[in-house]
Amino acid sequence: MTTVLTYGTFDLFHIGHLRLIERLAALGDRLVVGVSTDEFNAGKGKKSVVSYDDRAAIVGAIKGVDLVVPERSWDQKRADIVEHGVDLFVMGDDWTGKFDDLSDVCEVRYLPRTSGVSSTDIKEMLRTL
Ligand code: C2G
Repeated sequence: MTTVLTYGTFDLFHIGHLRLIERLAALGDRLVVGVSTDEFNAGKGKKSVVSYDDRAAIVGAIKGVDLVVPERSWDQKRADIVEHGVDLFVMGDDWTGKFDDLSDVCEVRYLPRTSGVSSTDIKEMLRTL
């Protein structure tokens, strides 16, 4: 059984998030998604429009997502990989290279982002309405 892991804020859930999750689900038998908590986002200087509870519920409802875990810090990935028996850690390629240090405990891959959409763009568009 292949377990896949990824992390994200998944604010204002959009097609880019969905296309990534669909590809991740196709890479293994079990998909674990870490969703950034509101407190963790505040630490990144990010404020999401949608609360953690709602973002986690949306991600958890997607076909192919087997487990949602809270992402509370940058440093929990290694422990999550061990705890959940992760074989494959995958992020969008805006993160290319950033998590290669985890390649001693699992395979690390970066997939092309879906162009033309981002939570930031959506927020900007909403401001002009
Ligand atoms: N993504 C994508 N295509 C887009 C937008 C996002 O493939 N058009 C991917 C990103 O590359 C990321 C995932 O969707 O892998 C989640 O993106 P965000 O919600 O923006 O999450 P991020 O702020 O990158 O947080 O510890 C890692 C962080 O939690 C990642």
